Amino acid sequence: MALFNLGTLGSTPVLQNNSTLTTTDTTDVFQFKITNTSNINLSLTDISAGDADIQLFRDANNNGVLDNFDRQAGIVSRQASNSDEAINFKTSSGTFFAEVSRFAPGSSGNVSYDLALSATKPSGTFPLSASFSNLLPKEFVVGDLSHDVTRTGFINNQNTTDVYSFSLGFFEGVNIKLDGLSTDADIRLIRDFNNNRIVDAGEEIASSTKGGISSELISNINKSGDYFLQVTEFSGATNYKVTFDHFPTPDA
Ligand SMILES: [Ca+2]
Ligand SMILES: [Ca+2]
Ligand SMILES: [Ca+2]
Ligand SMILES: [Ca+2]
Repeated sequence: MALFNLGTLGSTPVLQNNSTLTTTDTTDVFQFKITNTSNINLSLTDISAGDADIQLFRDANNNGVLDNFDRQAGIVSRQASNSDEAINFKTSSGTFFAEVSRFAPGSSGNVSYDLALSATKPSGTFPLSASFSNLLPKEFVVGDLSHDVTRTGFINNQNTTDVYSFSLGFFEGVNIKLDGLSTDADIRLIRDFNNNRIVDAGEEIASSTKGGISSELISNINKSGDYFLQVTEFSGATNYKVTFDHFPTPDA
């Protein structure tokens, strides 16, 4: 195991790109602190052939070491093969360990990956609400839209954000609707122009952030290219339904 201490994590993403796990060093642990209630965001991307997974643990016994006591409670992202991994956890201040591990049955030889970590500030005042993540793992791959697509999901304090990736071709457009809510949730649409899997200034194309359980709508998106849609809880756990309403543009 290799251990890296990242110090205090803030909203600016910390990047650990081109990290490598080997057959003899199968685990990397990244230790960090957050000083206020925050959303901890972890994004594991560009995983090479093979399979890597990520887990997040709090230093529950405050001894500065990731031990079996801490491992009794954790948050896991364990997608198959080299799919991206994502964790978004709203939590109080403390010391945490993000553990990236090589999944041996799905891997042979080295497995490299890019890891981004951030701790975004909650929006609003008391009660503190979740905030959009500034990281862009391809958590749910919708792909090239060619017809309407509906997906359902669930967000809560252990999973504050779901990220969908999709693309539009020429002469295609989409309206995106979020409904089926039992508490407040919001959406925003992003184009990662510099392809760094981080939401930089100017990359948020549109958002819909109504209060209460009102449905959200982003309409008439009609430029070809790759997009990310984030669905984020605002005030608690809720199921949701997101609809990508695909249409041909008048030019077609
Ligand atoms: Ca500990
Ligand atoms: Ca995996
Ligand atoms: Ca970017
Ligand atoms: Ca809302």
